[in-house]
Amino acid sequence: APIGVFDSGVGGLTVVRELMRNLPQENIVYFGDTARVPYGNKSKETVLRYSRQIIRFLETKDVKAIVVACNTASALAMDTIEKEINIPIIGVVIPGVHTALRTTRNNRIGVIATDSTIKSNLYQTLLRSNNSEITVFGKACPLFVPLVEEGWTKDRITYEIACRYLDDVLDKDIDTLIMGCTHYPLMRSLLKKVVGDDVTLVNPAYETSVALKKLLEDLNLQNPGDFVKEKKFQCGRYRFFASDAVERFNTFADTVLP
Ligand code: DGN
Repeated sequence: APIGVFDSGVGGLTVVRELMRNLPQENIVYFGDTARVPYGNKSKETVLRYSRQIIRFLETKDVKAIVVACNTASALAMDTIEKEINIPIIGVVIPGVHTALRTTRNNRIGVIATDSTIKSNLYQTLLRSNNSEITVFGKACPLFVPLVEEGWTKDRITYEIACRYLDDVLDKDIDTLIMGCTHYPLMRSLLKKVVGDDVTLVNPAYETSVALKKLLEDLNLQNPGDFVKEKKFQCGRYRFFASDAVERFNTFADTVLP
């Protein structure tokens, strides 16, 4: 059975990329809600309704587990959804939180994400509930998503926007920064230039693939497959669905997936 992965659009492909790398024998069914993107400025009720609809769709594909690749959906809808379904479900927020907690030395952590994710306070709350010594600085960076979709991940203008967004977060002497939105790992090298060598960037997409691997092992749900090492990206079978603008989706997928 495949793993179901969903996102508000194309951004969740950064999670698929990590799943392909780290769980190459697994099959994936991906749903990108390109008709209704962005989720990043929508209410909890709306994101919850959309997420429920997508999960119903993924269930028709007989998925054995679901990955909520979208940070906004993970932050706004996961707590409700996980009580409603019988298959294992994992979001991107908790794996990112655990890694940030392991990474920080000075207990000062920054989180960048969509407006709705920052306003949900979930990253901030989870980080602090694990360790009350932690101080968290959240910053919504809504312009990053369209810049990444435009392909401007290395441009001067993106660098300047990033400096402007991150200025006050960096002033707080953080040593760890969570890239709390699906698109941000695609501008990692630019972000690294802005934050400098003293700040570690945490990629929840990668951490989610590690957490999913462990979850599947614990539940004995891994696909043994016929995993051939030298063909590692060709073993799993991948199916992609988008609710609109499939060509645009495919073009973006070509730039993200191996
Ligand atoms: N996928 C969304 C997220 O990770 O929060 C970003 C895109 C969006 O819906 N704004």
